[in-house]
Amino acid sequence: MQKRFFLRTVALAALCGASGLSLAQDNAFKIGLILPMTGPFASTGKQIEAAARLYMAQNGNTVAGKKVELIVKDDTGTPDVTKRLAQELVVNDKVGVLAGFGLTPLALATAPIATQSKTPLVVMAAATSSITEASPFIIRTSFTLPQAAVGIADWAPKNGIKKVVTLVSDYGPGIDAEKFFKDRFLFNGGQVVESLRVPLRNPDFAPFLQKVRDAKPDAVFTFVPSGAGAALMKQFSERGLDKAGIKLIGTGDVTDDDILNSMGDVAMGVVTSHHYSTAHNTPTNRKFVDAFMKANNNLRPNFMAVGGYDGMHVIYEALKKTRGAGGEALLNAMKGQIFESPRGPMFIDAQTRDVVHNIYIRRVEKKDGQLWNVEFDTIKDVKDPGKAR
Ligand code: VNL
Repeated sequence: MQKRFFLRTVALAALCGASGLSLAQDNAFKIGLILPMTGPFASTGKQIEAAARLYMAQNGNTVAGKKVELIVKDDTGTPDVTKRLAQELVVNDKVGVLAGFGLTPLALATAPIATQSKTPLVVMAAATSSITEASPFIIRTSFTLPQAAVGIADWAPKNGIKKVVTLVSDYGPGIDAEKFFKDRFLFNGGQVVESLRVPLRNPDFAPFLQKVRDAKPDAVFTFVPSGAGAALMKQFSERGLDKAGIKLIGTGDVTDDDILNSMGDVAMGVVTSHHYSTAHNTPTNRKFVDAFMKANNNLRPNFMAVGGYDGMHVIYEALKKTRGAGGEALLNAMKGQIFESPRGPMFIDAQTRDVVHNIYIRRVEKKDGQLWNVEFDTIKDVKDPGKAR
């Protein structure tokens, strides 16, 4: 009698233990955040991870009764690694969302995994137009290079810049920037006298900048990925291009807020077009910037951080709508979201799954001894021009 009672108690405890465990698993929602945390693009990983953690700290880690768990993986910026990590996260960790993707090749390598496993994939950084077409499970909260490039192509010819050399990183986003800048600039009566492409890995800008100098344009239009702008700016001044009266214009990646302050006075007056500046003057952004800097030892959030922060918002809101369900239902709940981001008004186009937002024209100015991208003009609600093909 005693023994039977004991056994029953043990069995019951085991059962409770097991169901307790499965309850915990059912109640977890895992987000696999794959980022370059080391290597040349580590600043992008650092910014996005910090922003995702800030979002969770501000909004709690329970959504629709589920405990949100962030699993951060370092892909070092290598596409094979990103793909393998995504596979492991889906199969072993059973993540409900894949997120991050610091560079275009990393997002493209992983797209088939999202499609096969029906896992929503939130692109928080990569910005080549075609990425969203690589899988119907991709949603983007970063931006696209065609969106960013047409703004400056409209501004430049109205401001004395008629003859331009383009200088871009030789891969997806650079080629998008080159094409969409050029098409719009020619349409506006400008002239592109030379188009130069620099290798993505270990770029040496010096010989390319010498070519720019020899061509004597009014300006060089540039796209380089986040993190590379300081090296380009340094070479630009060392080669004396500024003294030769050649202006530098580009998408805002080159005057990335993460490194802008380290560029020195050569960056002053540089005009770029982009969707986000740390200096964006709204209460929502000031609150975001203050909280981010406080939590990260005074690091400024850049456009990568805002892509990560808004990506988390899209995931949280979708989870609320599906009451915690994942897969295709979650994907559908991400489509069409509209909200106020630190960047300004933001919309996820349900048809293209891509971001629609304002593009701002900004000039680097010094205020209180620091350099900022100060916005002075706004192009409202810009859809990706790359989708209008
Ligand atoms: C990409 C586009 C990467 C813009 C970037 O920085 C950037 C990309 C790392 O699509 O690879 O600023």
